Amino acid sequence: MSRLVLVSNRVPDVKERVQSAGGLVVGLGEAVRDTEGLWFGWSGQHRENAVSSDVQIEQLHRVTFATVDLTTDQHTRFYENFANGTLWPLCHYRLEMIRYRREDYESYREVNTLFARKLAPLLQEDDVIWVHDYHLMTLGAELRALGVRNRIGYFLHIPLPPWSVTRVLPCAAELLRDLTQYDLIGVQTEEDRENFNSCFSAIGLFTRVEHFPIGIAPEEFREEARRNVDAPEVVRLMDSLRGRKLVIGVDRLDYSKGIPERIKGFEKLIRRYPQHEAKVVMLQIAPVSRAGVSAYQHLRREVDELSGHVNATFGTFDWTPVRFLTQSVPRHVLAGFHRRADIALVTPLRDGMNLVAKEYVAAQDGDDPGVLILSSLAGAAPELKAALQVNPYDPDQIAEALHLALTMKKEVRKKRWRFLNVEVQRNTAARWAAEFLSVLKEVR
Ligand code: ADQ
Repeated sequence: MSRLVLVSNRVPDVKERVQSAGGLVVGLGEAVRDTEGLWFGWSGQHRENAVSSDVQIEQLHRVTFATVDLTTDQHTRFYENFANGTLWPLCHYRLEMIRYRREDYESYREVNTLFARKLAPLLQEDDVIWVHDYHLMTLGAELRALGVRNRIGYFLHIPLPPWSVTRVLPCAAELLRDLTQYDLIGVQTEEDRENFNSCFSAIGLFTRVEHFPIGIAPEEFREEARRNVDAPEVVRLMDSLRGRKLVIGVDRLDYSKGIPERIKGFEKLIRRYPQHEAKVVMLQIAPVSRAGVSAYQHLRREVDELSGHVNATFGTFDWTPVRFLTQSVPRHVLAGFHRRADIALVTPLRDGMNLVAKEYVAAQDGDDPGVLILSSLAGAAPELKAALQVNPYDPDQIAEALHLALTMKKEVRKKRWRFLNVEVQRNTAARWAAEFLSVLKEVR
């Protein structure tokens, strides 16, 4: 059986390798579970002369973890500036937020070259290579330039806009040309696939693009939620609510997640439907992410101000309408919170997939499930049609959906949840990985 080689910017750290972790790690972890694997990526460490540094190798069961360090300068230019300051806003249709500098793009290419040079000597003849995400668009082309003839697949976890938007990026055609060196490109949705094809046809090139919507490990998450429904933190949260309904939001603090619009929607709910005043609490958990990128610092201030404004306007001495947390919550506690929450507000302005929506569904008690309010612009929307779908830019729609969810009869909640749960159970992380790999092994 051929070995599977995974390449991603970040490799799971020692703790994540043994404990339950997020969707990508779970999905890829399952993909390498039954085969021998090599997982290659950035160590998370900085070193000044990284180009000459060695690859660090660690073995866990049948998986070898191979990592390299980056210099501080590469981290700034490649990771913060180009990957997260240029590609991320572009792919999330936020053109006004794009910061493009040729030096940053050059650093991006340099890091992809570095990855290729360090990875190539570790490869065996029949390895199947699977590269992940927007940090590594040019890695396949760099490996080919070094003579690597193995099958190489690529999965983009975030959306890709059509050519009319993508062409804004000065180096778009170069990146697309390099992407054609992959044997197969996987994306989350049919729309992303069409957009990729529109980009390739604009530059007169072609490569195979298919959509493979990513999932979670639903059984594991359900068990986690069941086990933790009375965990001490969950009990404390429930006690603090004093019988009020709970609306939960769980995201990385990212401008693609639509958190300000969501808080405005919650404010409109209270203004428009006074019957919910003091009867409902919104808990927004959003650990700070990419704090080195200025747009994220700005967002932090905006969410602080908005939640402060709602609390100052409507709060009473024993009711704080919005609780905004930037510290992260352990995964098992999050699972318990999800099970207890009456409503999940998952309203990204754009999202490749959004695994939080699927985790919320998996965590519910089927006899008394909560309601999922989902952005129609999340990659999960085509699968999760039974959610209450809203346009995330429109706080009025969010307010109406919240009112509908708060007043929804149990029978309707159960019926909607059953439809959602079928989708979440069917399309697991393991199936996602297996389907991608089976198509990759067939192409050429
Ligand atoms: P993300 O943008 O990180 O991922 P998402 O898919 O929602 O978004 O979350 C990934 C994981 O992180 C989930 O397992 C979630 O539980 C966890 N997580 C998120 N917020 C958390 C919090 N506040 N505390 C603790 N854990 C939290 C990218 C793309 C997505 C795509 C995934 C997978 O942006 O569109 O769905 O990759 O392909």
